[in-house]
Amino acid sequence: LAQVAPRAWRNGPGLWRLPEHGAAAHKYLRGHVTILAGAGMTGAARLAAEGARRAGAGLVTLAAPDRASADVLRGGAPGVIVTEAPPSELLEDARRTAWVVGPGLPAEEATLAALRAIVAAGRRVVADAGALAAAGGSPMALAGCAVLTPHEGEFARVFGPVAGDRPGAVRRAAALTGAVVLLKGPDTVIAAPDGQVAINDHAPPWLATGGTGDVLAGVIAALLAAGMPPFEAAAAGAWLHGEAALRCGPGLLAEDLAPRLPEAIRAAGQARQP
Ligand code: NPW
Ligand code: AMP
Ligand code: MG
Repeated sequence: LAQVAPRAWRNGPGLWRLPEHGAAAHKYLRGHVTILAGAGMTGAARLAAEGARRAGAGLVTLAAPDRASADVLRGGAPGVIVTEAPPSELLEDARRTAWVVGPGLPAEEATLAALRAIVAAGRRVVADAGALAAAGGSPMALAGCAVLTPHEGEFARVFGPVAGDRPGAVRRAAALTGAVVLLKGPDTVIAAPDGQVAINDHAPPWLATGGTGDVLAGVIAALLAAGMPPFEAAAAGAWLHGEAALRCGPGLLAEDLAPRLPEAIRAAGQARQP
């Protein structure tokens, strides 16, 4: 790592502490994640929801952007709340502290308007997929988000191509937007606006299959909802996601990941038995 960037940490459980919930926990204390996702691509929304639930969110709401998507989502997991209420209404509930915006959403002004409203309300947002695409070449449209989770194509569209020095490019993107930026890939780079960088190579190549990024966005949001700071939440999310994937083995499907997260959390070696 010394040769890729100075002060780049190798990601692992020594870098962060997962949230702990004692005997007095209740679902609102564990955190409520609201996911604005899946206009037509309802699979992306469901994958993000399962990532958030298995990473410990007390409640997960899927905010469907249209009636047809809501109808499909209501046929999914019974533990997920599905609503057609717009973000402006959902933001009236102050306990909706962490949001995911983007998986399966179109790159259009409505996506960006929703993102702006959620950020303006002071909530912690993981911006992924359609939210990044909606920003186009205007990185400041993403200012105020807690964590951005681009793959290399999404990163290039917002910040310009990554030319060789991935940690350097991600660090600059974080400093510019004030958000933690997580650039996905075999060596996922996580950078904070203050210059901290972690590199996650704890991830197998069989993660390169449709929908795994949607799960990651949900995992990070759950950790934010439980009160983890954004850099730690992004780093821990990447590690848990990779650990769950390693436990799946080759042939992994995106929907296999969330069920392995409880084992991955135990493997981090931080969970106390009640
Ligand atoms: P190339 O090949 O380099 O020229 P998009 P997306 C480029 C949803 N999903 N990894 C590459 O260009 C997501 O949530 C829904 C990937 C390519 O043309 C999104 O909302 C699912 N691409 C939406 O689909 C499950 C890379 O970028 C372009 C790259 C589209 O997501 C699947 C792709 O970017 C999926 O998650 C890299 N490392 N590097 C569902 N079940 O509903 C460069 N590229 O067009 O934003 O598409 O990532 O497929
Ligand atoms: P997305 O492109 O949004 O679906 O996200 C893909 C997920 O798979 C991210 O978590 C990537 O870091 C991960 N991933 C993609 N390719 C690889 C690879 N070759 N090795 C390890 N992880 C990968
Ligand atoms: Mg994606």
